[in-house]
Amino acid sequence: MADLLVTGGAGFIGANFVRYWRAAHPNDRVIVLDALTYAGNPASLEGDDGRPVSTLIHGDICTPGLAESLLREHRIDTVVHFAAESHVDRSIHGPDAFLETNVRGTHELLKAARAAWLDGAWTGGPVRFHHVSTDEVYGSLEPDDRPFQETSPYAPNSPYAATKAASDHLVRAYHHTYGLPVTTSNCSNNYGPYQFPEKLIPLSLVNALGGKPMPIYGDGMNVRDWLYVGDHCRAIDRVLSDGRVGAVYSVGGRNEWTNIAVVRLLCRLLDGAFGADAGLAARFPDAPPARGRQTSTLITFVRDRPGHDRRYAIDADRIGLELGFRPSESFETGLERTVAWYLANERWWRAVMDGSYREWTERQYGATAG
Ligand code: NAD
Ligand code: TDX
Repeated sequence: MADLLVTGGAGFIGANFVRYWRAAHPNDRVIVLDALTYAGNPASLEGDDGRPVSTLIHGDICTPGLAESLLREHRIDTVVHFAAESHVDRSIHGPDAFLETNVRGTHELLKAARAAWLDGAWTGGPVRFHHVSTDEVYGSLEPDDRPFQETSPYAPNSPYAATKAASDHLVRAYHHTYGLPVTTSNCSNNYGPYQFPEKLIPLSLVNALGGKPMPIYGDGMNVRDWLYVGDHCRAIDRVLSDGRVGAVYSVGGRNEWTNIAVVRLLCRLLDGAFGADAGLAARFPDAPPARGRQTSTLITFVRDRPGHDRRYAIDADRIGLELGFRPSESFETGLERTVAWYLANERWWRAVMDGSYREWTERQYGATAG
């Protein structure tokens, strides 16, 4: 039995991870620490009965002493660190919050883990600090380059990627210098339920349902390696169970797609969903298929993202060979599930889009950041 502290557990991947963990390891205790920024949503942690699937502590990882007191009070033996500012476009417009949470916040957590676990007073079993990172720390690939591996040189290009790179280095240093038992996973682009509609796939989906443009940056030929979020959660579980302490694992889907191809596939899935369910036209009257048109008519090429990385791809051999991890969803099945989830959970994304979840969060949890 483990006692987990999941930072950023009210965000996209964190909430999926908490839901996954509760189902896979029902006897473990899970506590979420989340600052409830614009990207954190307690509704993502609601079970089918409307009750929270885990304890949620509203707090900032940057607050000195907070994480240490939680680790001690709840006898936490496993930290799974998701909390971050995660959107590349936001990092271009306002990098400061990224420095604060991704670098200083990660360092506060590392100090907390070191103090709680390594000062001689810890009487529990084995401990682990797992750091959730990204393939973006390795920069951008040319079309014929080999995919990124754990040994690829760091070359972050956006302020977001630079702060994640810094956090990776701090995690490594705390292992090397103080012997903190850490693992790190660097994962490719995730998609699935509960993703904030500022990222490519959910933004395209909710815009299409509202009959709004689906913006494609530049020529649409940038390539990402997409992984269903549930598969990422299983990969982290494998690393926590059997990963080598101090090791880094690359996680990806061996699933490279250009952005324009992703959005065209989404359009076809939406057209198909409207064809199969006549009720959707009444619920989403502004969506093109409700008006006898194809969703792809909404695709709109817009100005490119500054410094836009051309291609990411991950060589996931290490986690496959050492830990037996393989993605279970293909892109087609994962995207179908994702489209079905957004169609079935309109209340969740409408509240995110119109900001009403913020008012509710503030009533429940007090003033929030971000
Ligand atoms: P997200 O933006 O959806 O969620 C981030 C969560 O962290 C939110 O709940 C937010 O409230 C919380 N948070 C932010 N600042 C905080 C602070 N100072 N203290 C406490 N909580 C804070 O992000 P995501 O997409 O779920 O990503 C989670 C992690 O996975 C990040 O570390 C990200 O770098 C990494 N990652 C994401 C992807 C992806 O495709 N989304 C891919 C690889 C790695
Ligand atoms: O409207 C859009 N149009 C568009 O063409 C948006 C939002 C994005 N894009 C492009 C930019 C990227 O090439 O689509 C691609 C995916 O963009 P995002 O969803 O913003 O993801 P990305 O920038 O690739 O970063 C994501 O994957 C790695 C996550 O946001 C990071 O947190 C993660 O580390």
